[in-house]
Amino acid sequence: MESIKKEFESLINNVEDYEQLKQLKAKFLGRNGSVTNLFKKMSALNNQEKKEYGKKINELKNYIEDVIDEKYLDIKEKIRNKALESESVDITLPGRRKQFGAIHPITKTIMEIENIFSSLGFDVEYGPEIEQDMYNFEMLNIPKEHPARDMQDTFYIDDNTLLRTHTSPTQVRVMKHKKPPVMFISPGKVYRRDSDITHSTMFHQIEGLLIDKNIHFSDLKGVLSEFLQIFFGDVAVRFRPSYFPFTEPSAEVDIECIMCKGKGCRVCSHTGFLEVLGCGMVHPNVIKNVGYEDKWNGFAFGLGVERFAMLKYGIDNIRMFFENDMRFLDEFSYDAGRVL
Ligand code: FA5
Repeated sequence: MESIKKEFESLINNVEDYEQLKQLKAKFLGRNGSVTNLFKKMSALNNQEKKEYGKKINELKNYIEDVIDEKYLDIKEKIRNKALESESVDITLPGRRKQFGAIHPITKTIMEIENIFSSLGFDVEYGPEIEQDMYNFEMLNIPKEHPARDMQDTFYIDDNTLLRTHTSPTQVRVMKHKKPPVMFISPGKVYRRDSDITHSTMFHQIEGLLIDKNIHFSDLKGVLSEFLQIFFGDVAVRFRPSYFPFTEPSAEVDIECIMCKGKGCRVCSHTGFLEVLGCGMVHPNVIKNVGYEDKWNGFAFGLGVERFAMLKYGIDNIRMFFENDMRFLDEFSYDAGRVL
């Protein structure tokens, strides 16, 4: 019995899993196990011997059973700890953010500009993208064969129908249907035969028109300077004489270069200024064409939304807006809701 006990104790120390434990149990307590075989030898003993011998074998059997039970619990605990270790959650890892859709930077820029002009009292009007030659050119003082048409070549559906080249026809459409005074902006898509890193065949403009009595160039300067300061922050604004057939006098507006703060760099061709929009006092011919009396006058302006967005967000290629590269669009997702 002593040697069986010693053998058991040395073997149990090496047991590591349920299968080995099962085999060990069979070896000692199974039908042919060494302890079971001891019981079989008892038939050769007398009653007194049976009693003493039987007691000792039972003690050995109980001892082996207890140790096996302990070992069983020990293995169970080890398996559980291992699982906890491998399935544990690292609470120091950053959480997984939900993917939210983002407002497209062009839409966002339009919304921002609309907000500024709404706060100044302007309405928002819309015009069609498929436009008649009459509204896109004729009534804006750009007759057939006028050289200004060269700069605005576009897609023609027929001789009199085209994809509008600017949002200015909305000026005519609104004035033809509304009595003065009028005061609105009009965002939308426009089309030109034009393509390089700052020009696209489809782009967005925002038109602005204010018609009332006794409007001066200083009103135009005041409104546009205020708007540019709100949109771009505290920047210097410069008005430069220019030409548009539908305004007189006309001007182009520059802002201090956002990239170099006016010092001169590659972006502003070392001038320190960047052109951002066209504007002027509405030409008397346009006032006459829409049927307004000549006591009414006012100013108009037109800006390229892509240009505003490129300057505001530091984007140097206009195509980025239309390629729908998720890595680019995701840049705008963080504060997407803020504009709303
Ligand atoms: C006009 O389109 C005039 N209708 C603006 C205007 C309105 C003047 C009312 C006076 C009174 P212009 O062709 O310069 O003007 O275009 C205005 C702006 O549109 C430009 O400053 C530029 O930012 C943008 N733009 C012009 N062509 C493209 C193009 N192909 N791709 C992207 N933006 C363009």
